[in-house]
Formats: sequence, C-alpha cells, structure tokens
Amino acid sequence: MKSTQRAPSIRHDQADVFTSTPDRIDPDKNVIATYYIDVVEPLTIDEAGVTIAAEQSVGTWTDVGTTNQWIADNLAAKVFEWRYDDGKHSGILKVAYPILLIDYETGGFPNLLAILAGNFMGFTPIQSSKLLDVSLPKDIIRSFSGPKFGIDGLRVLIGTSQDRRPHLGATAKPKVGLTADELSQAFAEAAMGGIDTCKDDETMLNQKFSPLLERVSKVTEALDRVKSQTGKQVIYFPQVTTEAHKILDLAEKLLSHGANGLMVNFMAAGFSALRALSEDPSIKVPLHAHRAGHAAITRNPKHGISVKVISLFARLAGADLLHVGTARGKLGGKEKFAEIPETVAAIKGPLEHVKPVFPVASGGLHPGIFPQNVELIGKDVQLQLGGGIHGHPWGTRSGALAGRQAIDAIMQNVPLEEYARGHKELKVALEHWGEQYAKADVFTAVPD
Ligand code: RUB
Repeated sequence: MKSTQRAPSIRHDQADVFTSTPDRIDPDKNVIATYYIDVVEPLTIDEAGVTIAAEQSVGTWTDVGTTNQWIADNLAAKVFEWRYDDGKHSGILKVAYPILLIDYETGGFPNLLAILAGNFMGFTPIQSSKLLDVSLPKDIIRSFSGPKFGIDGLRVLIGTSQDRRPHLGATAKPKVGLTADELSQAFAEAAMGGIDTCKDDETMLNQKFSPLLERVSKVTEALDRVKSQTGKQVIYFPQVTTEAHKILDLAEKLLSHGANGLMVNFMAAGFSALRALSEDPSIKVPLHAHRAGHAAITRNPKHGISVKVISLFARLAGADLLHVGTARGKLGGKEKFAEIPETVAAIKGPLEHVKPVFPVASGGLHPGIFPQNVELIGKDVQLQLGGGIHGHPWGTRSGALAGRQAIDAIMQNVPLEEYARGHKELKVALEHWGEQYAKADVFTAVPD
C-alpha cells in the first residue's frame, strides 16, 4: 500500500536533515569522527560535511520515494562542527553517526569502516579526506574484548613487573632466507644475549626454504634449551598472517608446534583477523600486531586514515603489542613526532575495560638511539631490532647483550657512552653504528 506520508528530503545537500550543533550530540549515543577534508571551489567544507553525513548514513544524490520520516529522524548522521583552514575549502570537520546506524555487533570493524571511511572518500568534489580521530560510545567499546595480556600481562610473562624496564625484541634478518636451523640458532644466540622476545619478519610465512611448522618447532626447541641454561623463557612470535578462512586453523597448528606467541600483520590481514585470534578462547598466548603497509593509508597527511585511528582499532581488536613508530630510525617523516605521543596515548590511555597495549618501536633501531626512543615513547616500550642485533660486529649474541646494556644504562640514568666504558658489547655497538639515524639527514627525521 502506498504511504500517504510525504518522504523527507535526503539529498546530499539537505542541511536541515544532516546538520546539527555540538550541544545536541550525545557522545554515548553517537560515533564521532573527525576528518580533514579538502574540497573543490566553490564548495565549502561544511557543505561537503552535509554530503558526507548524508552519503555515509541515509542520504543519496536524489530524493527517493523509499525513505520515510523514521529513517531521517533516527539514522541521519550530522555534521556538527567545522574549522576552516585559509578560505573555506579545506579544514577539519566532525560528523556524528547515531549508534543505531552502525551494526557493530554483527558487522564489527567492516561495518564501522564502511561508514567512517566509506564512499565519500572517492567523491568527485572532495579532493582529499582523512579520518583523523574517532570517539566511540561505551556500548560499542564494550562489544570488543581487547588485548588478553596488555602491558601488565606481558610484564608478568616476561618478569618485568617490578623494574618495568623496556623490553628487547629480536626480528629475523635477513627478512627472508634463513632455514629453520639457521634462524633457531640466531634466536638462541639472541636469547643467550638477553632478549625478551623474538619474531618472524613481516614477509616470512611458509616459504619453501623455511617451512613454517618446522621453523616453529626448531625455534621453540632452541629457546627451551636456552631456558634450561638461563632460566628465562623467551617468547617467539611466528607469523600467522594469512587469509581470513585459514587464520584460526594456522594459529592452532603454530600453537600445537610450541609457539608461545603469534604475530599478525593486521594491515594486510585486516582488523578482523586480529580480532578472530584475540577473541578465540583457545588462543592463550600474546599477539604481536605488525602494521607493515600502514603508510599506504596513513602517510598522506590529507588523505586516508590516521595512525591514531588504526592503532585504536588494533587495540580494540586485541593487540597485546603494537608497532607505533620510532623517534629515530629508518621510517617516518617529521609528522611522527606529533603522531607517536597521540598514538601511545590512544593505545595506553583509559578505554573502559580494554587493557593498554605494549608499544613497539622498530625500524632501523640500534642501541645508540635507544635513549631518544625511550624519551618519546616511554619505558613501556619493546625496542625491536633486526639489523641492530644481528649486525653487531661480534655477532647476534653480542648484539643482544649491547641492547640489554643500553636498556640498563637508561634505567640507571647513565649516559650510554659512560656505561659503555665498562660494557664492551655496547662500546662496540656505539662505535659501529655511530650516529646512524641519530642526526637529521636525508634518511633521518628529527624534530625541529
Ligand atoms: C625491522 C623492520 C620492521 C619495521 C616495522 O627491521 O623492518 O618490519 O621496522 O616498522 P630492522 P614500524 O630492525 O632491521 O630495521 O614499526 O614502523 O611499523
């Protein structure tokens, strides 16, 4: 039967339906997204904001007879705040999405992302747009379990609950190529030198020259042998990043071969892959969340999704450890000096029941640049070294020893050079890498 009620106008330009004011937005009933946008003249960002709110909720380019007043009243997103840069064609705006619009229970991350960073990002007059920040209502946060271990759980596993020192992690290097025997030997050496954790590199999986299950068995056996000598259990995070339909099965195989941690690249496999692992009750080991490839969507300051948002989502998805960037190292431009503190706050700060995540600094690290990294990120940090351990002139064990000595120096507030006088592995590391990545040059970002 044909409705007699006149359909509300839900066109992209209907400001009365898709605009509100800050005092009318309840953060417990709305997901609030902050965007940077840049639009084609003569369009202004607030006009574009109406288009975004419409497209991402219940509007489209024309009025449709299938809509009704209930839809417009209850499901319309609203642009409610904006700040122009110079002129009115670029700037920041906030959009509120009513909680009812979002199927976070069945749809989870895919539904959230389709709404918060969906179609509008390709709209013709919106030249660029970046999702900078997201605030979620308590009901949505409560639908995620978050990390199983988090900072305190990891510190208990590693035995640093009292001294709360930075952790030292070793990454396999070369990135791929070592056989299971060669890698297990390298990690055993690093374990003898004092690492806390070790992990596959992000492109390793089940390549022919290093079958994954054989690798897990051999590394686990090697680390067990080290434990029988040192008393210390090192955690090994083999890579579990695979297709959605295989990931839980692969995780089970890795665990049955002795893995006491798992590494997943959530940028390649998706937030849902990380969540599937963290919310599976049979997976009782910590998850190291790698983010290789994140720069494809985070690096452009005007377009994509911010590191802060992907990191918040990784926390909700259950990352126990998460890469956050480095104060000195091989990756990232100057934007990282603003980005890292806000990312660390997003993954460690209060978030209902969700545990804080252990930040990982990685990419070109060596002991000589630990102090700047600890200063920017804090002592809750896993300093993750590939080249900076295996590249030590005296070998992997000395590389790990040098890393632990640098951490001890930081904990005792002693300058590295002074501490190195009584610690030869650190002395050699400082001499070998010198000022690499320490000072501003074409390869190194430093703050202004
Ligand atoms: C480490 C490495 C890591 C990246 C990750 O190797 O390449 O995959 O650092 O980057 P090395 P991010 O220690 O030899 O540089 O932590 O920024 O995501």
